Amino acid sequence: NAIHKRMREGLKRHEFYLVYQPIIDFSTGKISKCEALLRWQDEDGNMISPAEFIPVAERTGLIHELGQFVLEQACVDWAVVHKSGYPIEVSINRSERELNDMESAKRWLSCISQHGIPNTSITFEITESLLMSNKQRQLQILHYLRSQGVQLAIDDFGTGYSSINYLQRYPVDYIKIDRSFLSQAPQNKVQVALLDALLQVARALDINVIAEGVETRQQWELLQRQRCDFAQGYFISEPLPLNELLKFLKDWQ
Ligand code: G
Ligand code: G
Ligand code: NA
Repeated sequence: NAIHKRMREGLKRHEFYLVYQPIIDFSTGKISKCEALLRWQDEDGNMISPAEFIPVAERTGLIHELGQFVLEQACVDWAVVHKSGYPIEVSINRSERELNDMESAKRWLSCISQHGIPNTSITFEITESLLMSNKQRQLQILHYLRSQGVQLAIDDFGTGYSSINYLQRYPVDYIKIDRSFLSQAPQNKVQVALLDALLQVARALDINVIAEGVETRQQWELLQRQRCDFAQGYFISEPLPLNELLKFLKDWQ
C-alpha cells in the first residue's frame, strides 16, 4: 500500500508533528487543556489529513508507532508548557486498535511519568464506537488507565447510536459533543433542544461536556447560557504549533 509506505518513511523523516487546540473552561474563562492533533506534511510539502491517514494506519498496524510518537511528543511539549508556568492538561487521541493490550497502556504510563507529567494532566480521547462495541479487554484497559489518574473523553459524541445508554456503564470523565450538533445553532431550535437534553443527561451522570467546533459568538453565548462546561473551536483558536500556543496562553491570561 503506497500511502502506508510513505507514512512509514515519513515517520523516520520526521514529517509528522503535533498542533494543539486550546479548550476553554466556561466556569473560569481560562484555557484548561488542549487537544493534541497529528499533522503530516509529506516530502513534497503536501498536507495530508488525519482523516485520510489514520484509518490506513489503523488497518496496517502503523497506528502503534504513530500513537507512541504522538504520546511521546505531547509529553515532551507538555513538560515545556508546565515549565513555562501553565498548569494545564493535554488531551490525546487513541484509536480503538491502540487499546488492545495492557502492555501498551503500561508503556504509556511510564512514558508520561518519565517526562514528569502527572497522570491527571492527561486525557485520552476515544470514539464512542468503542464504548458500544463492548469489548471487555479494551474496557479493562480503560478502567486501569483511569484508576491511575488518567482522564477519559468520548470523542465525536452523538454521531453514533444510542450513546446515552452506554454512558452509565463506562468510565468516562468527558463527552465531546460533535460539531455537527452545533452547526446550525442557535437558529435551529431542534439542535438547541438536543444540545440542552445532552447537557442535562451529562450533568445527571456527573460527566463534563466539551462542545467541539465552536465557530461563532452566537454558538459561544448559547453554550454559556446552557451552562456547557468546556468549548473548543475556531472561535477560540485553531490548532497551534507549540511556540504559537505558548504565545496564545500568555495573551489569554
Ligand atoms: O485535526 P483534524 O480535524 O484534521 O483531525 C481529524 C481526525 O483525526 C479527528 O477525528 C481526530 O480525532 C483524528 N486525529 C487527530 N490526531 C490524531 C491522533 O494523534 N491519533 C488518532 N488516533 N487520531 C487523531
Ligand atoms: O474528531 P476530532 O474532534 O478529534 O476532530 C478535531 C478536528 O476538528 C481537527 O482536525 C480540527 O482541526 C477540527 N476543528 C477544530 N475546531 C474546529 C471548528 O471550529 N470548526 C471546524 N469545522 N473544524 C474544527
Ligand atoms: Na479527538
